[in-house]
Amino acid sequence: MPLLNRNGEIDYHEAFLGTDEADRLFFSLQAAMDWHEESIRVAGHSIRVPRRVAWHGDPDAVYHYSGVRHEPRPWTPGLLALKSRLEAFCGQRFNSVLGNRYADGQDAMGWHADNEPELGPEPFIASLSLGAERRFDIRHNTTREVLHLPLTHGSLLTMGGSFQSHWQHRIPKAPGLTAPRINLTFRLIHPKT
Ligand SMILES: O=C(O)CCC(=O)C(=O)O
Ligand SMILES: [Mn+2]
Repeated sequence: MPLLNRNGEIDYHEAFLGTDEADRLFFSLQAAMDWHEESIRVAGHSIRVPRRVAWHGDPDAVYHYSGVRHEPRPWTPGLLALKSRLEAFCGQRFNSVLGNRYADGQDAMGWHADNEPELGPEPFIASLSLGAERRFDIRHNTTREVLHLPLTHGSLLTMGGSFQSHWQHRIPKAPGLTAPRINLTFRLIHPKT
């Protein structure tokens, strides 16, 4: 049973990874992924996003968002193993993963939908959370209804169907939180021809 099945689907698996495995993955991915700062252009100004990002995937999985072209770094063995496991679990194919590293509760991600043209009309996205628990908010585009979901260490959230057309999501700031979190969203990019 999906957690939400209204104008798109989301599903949540709280203990997708056990604590020990999630701990190990957090530290290995923190070391192995290409974490870097990123700036986006908003109204002609360059603004640094409040988190670090890393983009890994197949060589042709080039991704544009917020006016920035993202060339993927190669898969690491750990990411490739996770990708295969998620593909088998979800019955979906992925060719890339976007990592976000939130150093503490001051790092965040604003309201958005994962609706870039490269993702196609009904993208299926598998989102794995490691480290500090953070709140995930979703907001319906027309009713403005807002729902909250805690994303725990080792949990898997999936978003599919028309979810990205009807809902936005965000990770709000978490005042007082000092621990870091890593989120991985596995995606299938349809390269521009
Ligand atoms: O950190 C999260 O859980 C959300 C990440 C996200 O929405 C994204 O990468 O597009
Ligand atoms: Mn997103």
